[in-house]
This record gives sequence, structure tokens and C-alpha cells, in this order.
Amino acid sequence: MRTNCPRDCYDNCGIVVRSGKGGRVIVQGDPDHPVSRGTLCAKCATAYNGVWQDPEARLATPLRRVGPKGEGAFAPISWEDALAETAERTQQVVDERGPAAVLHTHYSGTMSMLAFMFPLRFFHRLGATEVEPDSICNLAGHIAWTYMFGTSVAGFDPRTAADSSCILVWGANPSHSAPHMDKNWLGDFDGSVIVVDPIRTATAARADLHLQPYPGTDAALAFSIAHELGAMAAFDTEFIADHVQGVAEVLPAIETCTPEWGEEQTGVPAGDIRQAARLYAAGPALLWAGQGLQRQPTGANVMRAVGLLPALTGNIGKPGAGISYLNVAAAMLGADFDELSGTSLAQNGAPKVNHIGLAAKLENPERFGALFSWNTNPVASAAEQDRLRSALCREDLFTVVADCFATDTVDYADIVLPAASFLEFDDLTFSYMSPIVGAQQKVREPIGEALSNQEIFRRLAGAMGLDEPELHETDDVLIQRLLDQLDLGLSFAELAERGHVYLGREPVDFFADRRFRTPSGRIEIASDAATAAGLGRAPVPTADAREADGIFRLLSPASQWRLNDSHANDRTIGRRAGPATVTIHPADAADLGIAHGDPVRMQNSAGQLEVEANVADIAPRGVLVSYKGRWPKLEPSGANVNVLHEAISSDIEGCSAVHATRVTLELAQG
Ligand SMILES: Nc1nc2c(c(=O)[nH]1)N[C@H]1C(S)=C(S)[C@@H](COP(=O)(O)OP(=O)(O)OC[C@H]3O[C@@H](n4cnc5c(=O)[nH]c(N)nc54)[C@H](O)[C@@H]3O)O[C@H]1N2
Ligand SMILES: Nc1nc2c(c(=O)[nH]1)N[C@H]1C(S)=C(S)[C@@H](COP(=O)(O)OP(=O)(O)OC[C@H]3O[C@@H](n4cnc5c(=O)[nH]c(N)nc54)[C@H](O)[C@@H]3O)O[C@H]1N2
Ligand SMILES: [Mo]
Repeated sequence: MRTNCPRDCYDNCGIVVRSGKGGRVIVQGDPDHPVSRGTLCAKCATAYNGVWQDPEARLATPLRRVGPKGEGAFAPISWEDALAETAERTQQVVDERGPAAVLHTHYSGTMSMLAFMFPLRFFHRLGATEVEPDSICNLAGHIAWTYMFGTSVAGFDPRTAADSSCILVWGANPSHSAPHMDKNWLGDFDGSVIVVDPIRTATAARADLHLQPYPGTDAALAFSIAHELGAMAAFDTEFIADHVQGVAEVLPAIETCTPEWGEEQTGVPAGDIRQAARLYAAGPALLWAGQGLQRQPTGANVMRAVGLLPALTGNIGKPGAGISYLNVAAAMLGADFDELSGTSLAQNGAPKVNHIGLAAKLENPERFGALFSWNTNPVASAAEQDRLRSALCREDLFTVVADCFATDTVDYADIVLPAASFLEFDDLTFSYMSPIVGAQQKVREPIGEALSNQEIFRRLAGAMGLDEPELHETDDVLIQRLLDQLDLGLSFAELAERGHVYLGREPVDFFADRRFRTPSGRIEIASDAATAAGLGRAPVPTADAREADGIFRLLSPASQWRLNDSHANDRTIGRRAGPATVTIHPADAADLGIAHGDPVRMQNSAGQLEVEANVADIAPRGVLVSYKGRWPKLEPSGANVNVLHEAISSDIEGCSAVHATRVTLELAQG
């Protein structure tokens, strides 16, 4: 049988399964899938045949807490009891303090459409407060590019690379975060590849040109590339006249940002800045702006500055040109995700809080009386790990966690609800890079009594006496409606037979009409909306200063071996990935008397972490690298890198600037 991988990943691989022993299935790559071409990445191939099908590791029944919060001591209970207790205690909070005192946090544990979005109907109807999910990941970039291009979710179709001469990958690391796009798409590309990343990633090492700026200096870099493009007369004056607003407001700054100035600000040699301008100007050129790029204090400004390059050279809205941040083609082409998530059910304006500062809000007993966490593992992934843990210890915070596994977050729950995995129910998948929709087929029975997210929240709505028909629609109806909206002319069974389908035979170009969904209909370099949000009318050539002596800047991007914190509890993966490390520049290590393999301690106001030193020259001096994705409770120190994640916002208040974490570093004795 065919199915598709719903992880939070650019690739969205096709899968074939064969039946294995004892109700298990053997999970492999689908040879007919254009992105993955018959193989799965090492992490998913391992974990899907490992921990995801391990009945010992999976949550099999609902649980009720029997020990102190955080300890993870539970007794099994029936679904009926779990839902009745959850309904009663949630209703109590609603009655006493209003529905907004119920907080729910969720993200992309699974991104299959129904399991990802349908539960929102319940929370919208309830009137609960939502933790804005993107504020831990990519919200600053979304807001910035929406001001500029009118949308941040219309990306280029990777198939259009056949017409490109250059792909500029800016602040993404596909060698980890999109391994099949990296190997099969970038790897096959005939033109030039430029990578802009403070880390010499595997993608950067293979590129024609690697620009290695100091973190947080990308706006200065973009302006100096723009300077060189101007000097080469590579601006598309006709495109600018017809489709771009506000160029005059950035030209004076561009004029002063020479490549030599850029080198001073960013550490990138002026010659490389000139070379990048030449390769990009040859065009048509694609720009892929990563999500890591904007997790910086000036992240929104950086995104707008980087967006200058396609705007000034007209590299958008024609074959082989374009921009991609997130490409949610299914939504652009008809899938009504507002309907699926029931936004119209929200009667109180769907209140939100952001991730950064969440621990402080959660520890305040006046603010929230109940917490639901589903499809996410904030104790592992969110900021201020120590502070969050103590907030979650509040006895008066009724906490419900739905997950497939007994995560660190589960350990703080009053009630635990076992979620079925993607192998265990039907759904639809989409990629946030390629315009592909896939069938997620039920290929095996659920482990124990696990239920899909959508079934969990249908039943909970029932237990709470909420009877709006939208809260009880069945998966069959929801799936068929999405297929109809996408106008594919396929039933689920037909799609499942094929595995996946491209939305559009030819490469899709969402900007072909060059009508941008901004207030002016043009690309808005200068934006009144941005001014209103306190961002500045136009991007500016900022560069974060180098840290003071003794302070290091810590990057903690996507790990090769884990998908966020998912798969971290797979033993084989744990063995292959080895212990947690921090990569230190050899000169910095020498200064501190640190040798490869030494235990070292990083520390800041949020907490401290001991890991092993990996001495290697992959990032500029003063920059440390320690990949995200470990389960705190499986680490010797009981913490992961987010114990160091201070509540620093980007220029969009409350959005993560995790890649600007600052720490001290020292040898840890014994
Ligand atoms: N230091 C540092 N921290 C980061 C980042 C970083 O770059 N550096 N990146 C941030 C980013 S980009 C993101 S997106 C967040 C992600 O952070 P999280 O959203 O917390 O991601 P995971 O830790 O993988 O947690 C997802 C959980 O969903 C569960 N799950 C999987 N499928 C299902 C299902 O069908 N139903 C339910 N109920 N649960 C399911 C998984 O078992 C897993 O425990 O982390 C952020 N944290
Ligand atoms: N294997 C694996 N794949 C994943 C994930 C995972 O955890 N593991 N997570 C998934 C999720 S949720 C997301 S959001 C995506 C994220 O995937 P990406 O978009 O690739 O983002 P990151 O991995 O956070 O960071 C990418 C690169 O940005 C660089 N970076 C950091 N700061 C700066 C800066 O100031 N300037 C520049 N130019 N670069 C900078 C980092 O060095 C890093 O190499 O990946 C998804 N895919
Ligand atoms: Mo993310």
C-alpha cells in the first residue's frame, strides 16, 4: 500500500508499506514519488520501523496522573473516564473564568491536513486562547513577506528550476531540513547554487558559492548585494516601474552599502558579495529563504531586505524565477483551510498569545486555568525550559496532553490522551515546498486504544455537550470535501492508489499575473502596514554587533537525526546520533583550553547545559552550534538546548529569535 509522510518537513515523501510480523508494517520509500524517489531519509526510515511501531514506547491508553506533576507517574483509565473528567474540569474553568482562560498549544507533530487542523474547530467553538503556533518557528518571516509580497505562502514550484540559472538558498539547511530536495533537486540542478549560512552545512559545502555571514547580519549583506546589482545595471527598471513600490526609499541606503562595507558588517569577503550578485543577476534566479534565517532579533527586517533582490531584479512571476518561504500550494489552489479549522466558529475573536513569554504567562494563576497541548512537545521545543517546567507544576493548572509518546510534556499532564500515528488513519498530506497532495492511508491498526487527533476532539466535543455539526463531521466527508475543493476529480481511493498528485501538470506560478496581494497591488518595499506594526516603512541594512568578549552566539538549528524533537526516543537513532555536542571553532577552543570531546558547560540567564565539545571549523569564531531535537529526559543532564533559550523576541514581538541565544562557555570539570 502507498501512503505519505506527514512530518513537518519540506519533502513530504512518498511511502510504500509491506506487511510485516505481528500487525507491523515495513515502511519504505515510494519509487514513484518525484521528491523522494524511492528512499526515505535515515531518520524516518529508522523511526517508522522502530519506535513509531513499538507498543512499549507508544501511549496505548488514556492515563490519569497519580504522582506529582513532572514525574510522569500515571494509571491507565478508560476513554470514557478520561473524556468525562477532561470535559468536567474544562467546563469548570470556562464557567468560573471564561473560555479564554483555557489555553491550548499545538503545532506540527503531524501535518496531515485533518489531524493538523480539524481539532481547531473544537478550540474555536470553545473560545479557548491559542498559543500562536508559528511564533516558535516562522511568524516573523510570514509577517514580513506578507507586507512585502502580499503573501508568504505562495512559493515557487521547484519544477521551475529547469528554467533557472541560479538558486539562492538563504538561511535554510536542506541537507538536514529537506534531505530529498537537497539530494534530488539541488543535487540535479545544472545552474549555480549560492548558500548563505553562518554554518558550513553539507549543502553549503557543495554549493558553487558559500557566503558565511556572522548571524543576524543578513540585512546588511542583502543591501550590499543590491548595491552591486545596481552597479552592474542589473535592476529591472521596467519591472520596478510597473510592480514595485517604495524603491526610492531604499536606494540611498543601497548606494552606501558597498561590498567593502558589507564585508565589514558581515564578515563575507567583498569579492564573494560581487560574485553572488553576478550569479543571481544572470537569472532567472530562485530565492529560497529558510525559516532559520528569520529566527533572529531583526528577523522581519532581514526577510524584507533579502526580498529586495527579487523585487529589484524582477526575479519573480516568470519561469525559473521566484521566491519560496513556505509554499502552501494546496491552500492557494482551493483547499479551504479556514473551513477545515473552523475559524468561523470562534465567537470571541480567537484570542492568541505568543510563544516567547509563554512561561511567564503560564506561571501566573490569574491568567490560565487549563492547558491543552496536542501535536507539540513544548517542554522540549519551547523557550525557557526551566521556567516552563516550574509553570507546568502549578497544581491549579488542569493539563491535558495528547501525543503518541510519553514526552517530557506528557509528564506534566493530569490527563494523557494517546494519539494514533499517521500509519493508523486516513488523511491527506501536503508539502510546504512542492505543490503535491498525497493520500495518507491507514496501513495498520492503531497501537492500543490510540485515536487520531480528529477523533479525540470529536469525542471531547461530545463529552462537553457541544453539538454543532462542524464538530462532528467524519473523516470521509472532510477528505472528500478537500479533494473536491482541489478539483482533482479523484476519490480518496483513487488518490491512494496513485500515492500523490501534483497540483498542476506544468510548474505552478502564483505570481504569473504580477498582481501582488498587497494594498497597492505591487511589491511593497515601503509598507504602511509595516509602519503601523512598528517595523519601519522600508527594510534597513542592519547587522547585529559581534558579542562581547567571553560571550558566544549559539545556533541550534534542525538536526539531521531528529524531526524537531520527534524520533528522539528511538534507540537506534539515539545510538547513531551519539551524545549531545556543541561545535566550537578551533581558535575559540584553544583560547579556552577546550579539547575535542571535553565536557563543556554553556550558561546564560535562562539556564545551563553540559554537553560534549566538538572542535571543528564550521562556523565563524564566536559562534557555537548545537542541534535541536533531543528529549530532555533522555539526556544525562535532564535538559536539552532549549534550557538556554531565553525569551528573546524578534522584531515581531513574541516571536522566537532562538538563533540569537547568547551563552558563556567553559570547560566542565568532571
Ligand atoms: N533551540 C531550538 N528550538 C526550536 C527550534 C530551533 O531551531 N532551535 N525550532 C522551533 C521550530 S521551527 C519548531 S516548528 C518547534 C517544533 O516543536 P514541537 O512542535 O514541539 O515539535 P516536536 O518536539 O517534534 O513535537 C511534536 C510532538 O507531536 C507528536 N505527534 C506526532 N504525531 C502526532 C499526532 O498525530 N497527534 C498528536 N497529538 N501528537 C503527535 C510527536 O510525538 C511530538 O511529541 O520547535 C522549535 N524549537
Ligand atoms: N531533519 C530535520 N528536518 C526538519 C526539522 C528538524 O528538526 N530536523 N525541522 C522542520 C522545521 S519545523 C522547520 S521550521 C524547518 C527548518 O529548516 P530550515 O528552514 O533549514 O531552518 P533551520 O534548520 O532552523 O536553520 C537553517 C539554517 O539557518 C541558519 N541560520 C541561523 N541564523 C542565521 C542567520 O542569521 N543568517 C543566515 N543566513 N542563516 C542563519 C542556520 O545556521 C541553519 O543552517 O525544517 C524542518 N525539517
Ligand atoms: Mo518549524
